[in-house]
Amino acid sequence: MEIQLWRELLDPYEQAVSELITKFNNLKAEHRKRNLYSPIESVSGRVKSVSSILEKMKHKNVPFERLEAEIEDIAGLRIITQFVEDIEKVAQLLYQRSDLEIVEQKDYLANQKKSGYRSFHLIARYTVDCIGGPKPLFVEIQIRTMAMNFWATTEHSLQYKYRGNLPERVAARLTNAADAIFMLDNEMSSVRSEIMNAQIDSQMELQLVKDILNCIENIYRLDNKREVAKIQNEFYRIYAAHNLEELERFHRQLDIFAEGYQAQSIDDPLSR
Ligand code: 0O2
Repeated sequence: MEIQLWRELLDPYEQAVSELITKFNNLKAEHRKRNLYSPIESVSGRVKSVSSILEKMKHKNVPFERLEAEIEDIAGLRIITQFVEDIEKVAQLLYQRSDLEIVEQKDYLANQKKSGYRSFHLIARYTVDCIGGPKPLFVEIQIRTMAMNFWATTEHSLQYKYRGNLPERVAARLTNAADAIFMLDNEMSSVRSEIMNAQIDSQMELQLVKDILNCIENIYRLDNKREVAKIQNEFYRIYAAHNLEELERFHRQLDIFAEGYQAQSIDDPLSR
């Protein structure tokens, strides 16, 4: 096939990957904005290279006419989670979406591959709007933990280096590493709720500090510099104690104070 035709064929897949990366990152951001724990840690994606597509077509005996129907991972998304438990949560979020029609799932967690590979795959139909109109296409979404991803990326590089014929000693090392990754994920799961709470607290603290500083800035604009210096010192004192409840209480009081102060300055324009 000519280069130009490959470009035309792959462009909608590029678009799908770029749109879905944005959408999945928005899902993560939405959790954060609502002070909720996000099961999504990071998102990435790629369109399969032409050489890799050709290799797969040859390996699976797929003719050009059947390429888009039978090679389902031309567009690939990867969602990384912190914990094994988050994988199912992410899958649920994806099953609920109206822009994805999940047509297949491959559970390499319950059915670990012989290589040691663990991951959860969803094959979905996704429609991109192109100049010629809507174009439905397949995307493969791989969901796995950071630890699983570390293993898979390393193994993939080694497979590439040895062209699929891993020396026995390397294969044995990888099997040991896969076992270690399994144990690491289990260990991390046992402290999951503590880590989740710590992360939510730290997000809340960040948001509170941002709101408090905005509030102080607003009061400063209304020109009561002495009052602001006092408020700021009080804020530093409370912040240094790292007590979230105290910080919340301070924020509530400051909010009431700022509202009162603003009302006063609107009533009395000379005070500005
Ligand atoms: P690349 O370079 O990542 O694109 P199937 O018809 O379902 O049996 P298929 O389509 O190969 O065959 O599906 P499968 O086995 O679910 O693999 C899809 C993708 O999962 C692979 O794409 C890899 O990205 C990843 N994967 C599957 N098995 C392994 C493994 O043992 N090690 C690693 N590191 N990744 C794996 P590609 O096209 O093989 O590669």
